[in-house]
Amino acid sequence: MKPYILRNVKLDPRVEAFASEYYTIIEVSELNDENAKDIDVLLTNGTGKAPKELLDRLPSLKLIDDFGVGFDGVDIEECKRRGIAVCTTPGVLTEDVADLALSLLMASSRRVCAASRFVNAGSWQPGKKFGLAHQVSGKKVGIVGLGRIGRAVAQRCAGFDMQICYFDGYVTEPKYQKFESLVELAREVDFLVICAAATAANRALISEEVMRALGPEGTLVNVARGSLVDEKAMTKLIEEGSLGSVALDVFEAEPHVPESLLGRDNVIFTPHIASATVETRQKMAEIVIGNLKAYREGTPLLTPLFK
Ligand code: 8YV
Repeated sequence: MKPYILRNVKLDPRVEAFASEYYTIIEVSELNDENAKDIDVLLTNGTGKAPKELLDRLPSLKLIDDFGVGFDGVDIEECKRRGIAVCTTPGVLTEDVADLALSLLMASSRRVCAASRFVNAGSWQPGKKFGLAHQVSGKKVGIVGLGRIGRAVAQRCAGFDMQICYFDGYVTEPKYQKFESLVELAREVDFLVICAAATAANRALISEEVMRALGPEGTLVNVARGSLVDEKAMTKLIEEGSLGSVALDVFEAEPHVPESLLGRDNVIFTPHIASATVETRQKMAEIVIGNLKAYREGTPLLTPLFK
């Protein structure tokens, strides 16, 4: 009988195939007093939840192996306290996430989705024109969070001759214009792109005040986490016309999206797909499998978050 390994999300098929060679994979709903006490590995992803209540049920837990870079669902302080290693997949998804941020920014400004709907609906008829969009080149972008992904977004925006501004509590990059106030940054830019990691401290960082400052001509792009935005306020401002447009890959309570935003030409949704390319998912799977392998063999973990 193989030992149990726990998953709290649907697994990538490669990870599942590797893990099931050595373990019987069970999900959280199948945990009981008997199997829980022996479980030493939890397989999760960037949106998987591992709060203290779950960790408390797993006294032998040694490794959380995360198929993603986000770990906002994991109680990291408790992991540190208990010496539970947490491994993520850094580096390999940076370019894809930045690519999607630019796709959303461009699609929003050039009204690509609305234009496609216009043609698909048969509305492109003699004498019937699709309205004008807005230029991207030369505009101002504000990047919230200048980590790996934020920098990759900045690099791409530079390629479009955009002026690059940013807000980051930790990083200073002389190449770009730093703002100490998010509201002032939002007031200054045409596009606000959220690239920051989610924490308890930055919940609803993009507040009503920030979005009002971005204003009726501004665009909000989010490829980070829904929790960073006050979604209720965002919905209200779009309904009122006080915020120009939003292009979102992430939401507060996925897969729920605010209903009143559906079907609007100034709203673009994607279903949390920023890292979802064949190439990147392969690399992410290799890292997750590599960490599980290293743990089993007692060799150093590939990508521990902390030592
Ligand atoms: C994944 C993510 O979509 O890396 C993250 O934190 O949110 C995404 O790359 C997620 O891990 C689901 O597999």
